[in-house]
Amino acid sequence: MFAATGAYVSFKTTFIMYLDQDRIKKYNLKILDQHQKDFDYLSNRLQNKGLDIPLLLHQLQELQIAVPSWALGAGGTRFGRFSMGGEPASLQDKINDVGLIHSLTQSAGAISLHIPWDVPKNPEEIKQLAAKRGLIFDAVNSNTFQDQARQELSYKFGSLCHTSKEVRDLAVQHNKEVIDIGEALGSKSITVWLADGSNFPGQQNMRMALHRTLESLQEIYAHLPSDWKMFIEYKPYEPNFYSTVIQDWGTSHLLATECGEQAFCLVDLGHHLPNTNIEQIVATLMWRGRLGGFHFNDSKFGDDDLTVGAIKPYQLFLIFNELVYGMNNNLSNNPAPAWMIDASHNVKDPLEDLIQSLEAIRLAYAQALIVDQSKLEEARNKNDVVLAQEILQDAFRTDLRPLVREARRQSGGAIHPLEIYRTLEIRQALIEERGMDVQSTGL
Ligand SMILES: [Mn+2]
Repeated sequence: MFAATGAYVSFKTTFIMYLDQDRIKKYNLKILDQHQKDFDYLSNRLQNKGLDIPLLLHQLQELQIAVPSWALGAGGTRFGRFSMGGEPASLQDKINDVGLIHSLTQSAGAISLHIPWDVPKNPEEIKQLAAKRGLIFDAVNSNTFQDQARQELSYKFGSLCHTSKEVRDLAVQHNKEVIDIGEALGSKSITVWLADGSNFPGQQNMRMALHRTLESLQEIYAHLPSDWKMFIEYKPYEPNFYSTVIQDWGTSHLLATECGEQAFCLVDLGHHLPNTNIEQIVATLMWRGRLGGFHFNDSKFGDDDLTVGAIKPYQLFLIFNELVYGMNNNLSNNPAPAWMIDASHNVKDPLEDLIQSLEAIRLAYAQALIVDQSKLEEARNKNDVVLAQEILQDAFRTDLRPLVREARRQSGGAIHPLEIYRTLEIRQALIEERGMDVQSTGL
């Protein structure tokens, strides 16, 4: 449609037009009637249950999810990677892509950088561009799971846990540099995920590996500015297949507690063994005030990195139910968690995938917000198992999409972001601007 009008010379000069709120508004107008009917019907139902609609809309608008800088290129696996063209070649391009998603969804107001894949050459310039797109810098991520070009010492047998002090020092130094880069951009936290572990029984002294990891983390922690947080991510297996040094939430909690008050656990939905009760982990960590961050994705078998809500939307809702309960009953001063999408769309256009994930997250949050918490507590106290289940499923089965759309519309976003994205043929425009062959940095 855009190309047919001949309205653009190059995508660069018209880029802002895509982001222009008037353009989104104009598109919204075409479908406003139907949306209004859907929203009115839902509002009535929710009001009859005693829910405060303006408050719900406000709470939804407040939920902003960071997009990681590695999520904007073509996804794939170690077996292959299939590009769709128009990938961002630079950090500037990546910020523009997140800005585009944010303008459509009004829910991706932050970007999370991966160092060294996305080291800003001129932090001030990058900061200004992000501000122009309405974005802040969320947690910065370090990388000691692969060797960098011309790196003399290797992480082949671990980084923060390595038997050699020289290797550990290198990894600690890298994390300190990541903090410094983040500080120049206005980030307030660092996420440490380690691939450290062993592939075969006997390979590693597991007790000493954990001990060395703690010492290394404490050194990194000592470098944190006073208003920063350190998030410690855990994962049970992969890339190591016999043991992972930080294998579960308990180990992460132990390390965070030993480091100090600025250290927290980070829950990545994909980093659990099948059927793990993740909502229970959330409940426990919030009880202790140690839930710092959250990585969203979905999975069928393992760390599949599928689109949020694609496989287990009920689990996502149950997790949000614990998060909402935890935030409403915050006796341990758990900080507001940092939210990030950590998925790899694989065969999808990454921008479309991110739009879907953002929608699934806000929807699960909305469902959790309408749970009648006092009735649920009453049912629990009476051991009315059936009623407790009914209360949860009533919220989960209420179609809250019109509420999520209205929250977005009122913030200046699109009622149907995916539809606009496709109608405006944004991917095609990106291909015309950036070409078919460009490859984004990342794995
Ligand atoms: Mn993660």
